[in-house]
Amino acid sequence: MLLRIDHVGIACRDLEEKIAFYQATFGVTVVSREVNQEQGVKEAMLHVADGEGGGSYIQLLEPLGPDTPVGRFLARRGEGLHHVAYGVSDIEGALAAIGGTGVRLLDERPRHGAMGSSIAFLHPKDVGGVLTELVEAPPRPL
Ligand code: V0V
Ligand code: CO
Repeated sequence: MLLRIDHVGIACRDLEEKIAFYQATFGVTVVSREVNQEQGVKEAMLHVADGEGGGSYIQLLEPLGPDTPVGRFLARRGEGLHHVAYGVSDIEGALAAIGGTGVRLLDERPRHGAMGSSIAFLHPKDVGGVLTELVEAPPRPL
């Protein structure tokens, strides 16, 4: 069901500062920057590698305000790893299959994600403390 690790999401307070750090330290390049109002984030995707199912990325996340998922995470836990996102080829089928195992779906239906993707989250309490995202890439690169 899982094709690859699509991205790791990292919560930060200052997106530009963290982008500069990742570029200087790991030589990675920003391939996309977006504001996602629905998710309450300003985010950047930094390219790591290409695979058969699509690329893999580091997603840096700055909250749009304190009353957002990443804003609450920063207040409780500080900066650090926020979620792991797995690539899937059929997100609706994956949600139906995973929901059938009893894992709570935070999104019953896919939402808009970075770079034209469809995304959905699984409850961290049902995945061993890991906020888990499913990502279906767009049919062809935008
Ligand atoms: C909260 N908890 C986490 C967590 N965030 N555990 C692991 N990883 C995280 N990131 C724990 C928290 O410690 C609590 O545990 C419990 O879950 C409830 O937390 P809460 O304080 O009530 O926090 P809320 O109200 O923010 O709810 C948490 C959830 C929420 C996960 C339900 O953040 C959510 O719906 N997230 C999905 C959307 C999202 O994260 N969007 C931003 C990324 P205790 O203390 O009770 O044990 S957007 C993105 O990735 C995009 C656009 C993309 O990839 O394209
Ligand atoms: Co993400």
